[in-house]
Amino acid sequence: MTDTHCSPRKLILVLGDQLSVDICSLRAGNPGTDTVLIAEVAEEAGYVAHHKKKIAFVFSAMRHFATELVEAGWQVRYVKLDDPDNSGSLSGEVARALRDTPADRVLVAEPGEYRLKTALLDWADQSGVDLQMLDDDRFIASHQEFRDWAAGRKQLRMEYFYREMRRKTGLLMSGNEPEGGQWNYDSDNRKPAKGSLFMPTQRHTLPDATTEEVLKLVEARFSENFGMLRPFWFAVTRAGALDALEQFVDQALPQFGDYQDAMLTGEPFLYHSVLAQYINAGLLDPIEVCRRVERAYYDGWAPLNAVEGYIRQIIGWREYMRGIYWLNMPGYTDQNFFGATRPLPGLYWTGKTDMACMAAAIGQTRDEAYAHHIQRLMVTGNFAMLAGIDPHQVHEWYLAVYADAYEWVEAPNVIGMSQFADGGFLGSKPYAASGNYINKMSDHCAGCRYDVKQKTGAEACPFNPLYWDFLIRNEDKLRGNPRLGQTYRTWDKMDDAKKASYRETAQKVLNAL
Ligand code: FAD
Ligand code: DLZ
Ligand code: SF4
Repeated sequence: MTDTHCSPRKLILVLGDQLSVDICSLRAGNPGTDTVLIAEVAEEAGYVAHHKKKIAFVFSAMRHFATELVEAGWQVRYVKLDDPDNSGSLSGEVARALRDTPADRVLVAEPGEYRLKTALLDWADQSGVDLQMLDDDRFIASHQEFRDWAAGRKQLRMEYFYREMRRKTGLLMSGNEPEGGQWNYDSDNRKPAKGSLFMPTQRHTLPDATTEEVLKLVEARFSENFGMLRPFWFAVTRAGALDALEQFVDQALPQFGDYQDAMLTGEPFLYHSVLAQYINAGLLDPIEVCRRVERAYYDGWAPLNAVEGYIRQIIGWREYMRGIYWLNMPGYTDQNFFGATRPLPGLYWTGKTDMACMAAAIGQTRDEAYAHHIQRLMVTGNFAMLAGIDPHQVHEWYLAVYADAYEWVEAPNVIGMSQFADGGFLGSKPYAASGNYINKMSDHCAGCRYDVKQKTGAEACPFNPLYWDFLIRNEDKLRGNPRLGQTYRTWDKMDDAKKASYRETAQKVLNAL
């Protein structure tokens, strides 16, 4: 974008997910002359009703980051949510700061969400403020690089993009070849977990005085929001996040690949890293995380399937999702390929359901603001798609309930990957599955009131009839999909009574929602 070094006095706006000391906006500033503005505002805390733990994490991390900047010599204007003069919006706080400080221009790294980016640019335009938005280079691929990669391709597929990112970063590369001879070791990564396996313990950070003050604020101001606030154990500083990274490498990484898709009752984290909230807020740099994980492979600590699988999630999926988001905004979050209109059922907020897998995923979401990928995709996401729930409402739920949720990464995962609401722009077929998949990958079915083996009737696992009902309801849109040919042939071979019984049971499940 433009040269940022010529003005003597700048106001540098740092957002709640830009808590990186070397972010481009701070690199372009001067601690001697410029002022950093960090502001807790009602608009950001309320554009969806975020989980209490998410708000507490973001606010506490913002406050700790401000202290670190002051210690590093910056002048910081920190606005708390309960400041009586707080205007409630980021543009309002920039305007107020410009009145109180000698700055004559504003710098900000590009916001991760389209909503905020356009709001700030529109406001600057209307108010005549000199606002410069810098490319956020905490990502591996710039918008332009992704656009160039996507241009002219009939179909976008993560795997090919990922190989480009491997080449660009040199991660797990042996010269021009992928380490071990293969790009992707996913076929080794499909083991269901067993209760007897050793489980790593999640690192818990005790709240300090700053976090305690934030927790009280959240209790007072967001008591009606979804989720348990306490115990609050997220790290809220870069040092704490680095400790969490070390703990992950030490305790979980070697098994990450094997059990990536597993689900186990009472084990919300399994061998996952639980680092996304730190990476997305800026406390950890994605490449530094990947380099640390790569080192574990070369040190002989973790096997290639785990390390490659982990690195792929970050330089592959995470970057790919961001590219898809910016390629398709505005409008992506309103896509609704299947025309689904059912409102999001209340059970997504209460967790009250006899479906043991859903109760587990939603219950831990309420308690921890966390569920791992397969729970998000194959349990809550799968159910929402099969039940024909309005994808925009599904999107708003995911954006609210997870500590790592920002629209640039959440929306492609929800609208594209999990709901297929973009009609296959992101993925080649819907992630629709019957109870059989959940039974294979988890121990939930053993303790469920429903019977996963029953296909129809009152005792049948609801995923079973819903699966077929979804495919038939959307036959005009899906039958032509080559990856679903075999599935439709199975349906065609069923006798009429069985078909009718599937659809009747599905209707009863849907009516009961
Ligand atoms: P791990 O399993 O340990 O994975 C390692 C890291 O890889 C993560 O920390 C994350 O940075 C990255 N990663 C893994 N999968 C993805 C992916 N599909 N897209 C982008 N990054 C990925 N991730 C978010 O960061 N924010 C979201 O709001 C979000 N919403 C999701 C919604 C749905 C419906 C689905 C299916 C996935 C979503 N994901 C989201 C992706 C993924 O589920 C989370 O990144 C992951 O569960 C975070 O937990 P973790 O740190 O333990 O991840
Ligand atoms: C998520 C969040 C919340 C809850 N509150 C704030 C806030 O008060 N001030 C702020 O600067 N950022 C906050 N954030 C993060 C922003 O929502 C995030 O920067 C945008 O969504 C762009 O990704
Ligand atoms: Fe979930 Fe069905 Fe298994 Fe119950 S039987 S846990 S609803 S998959």
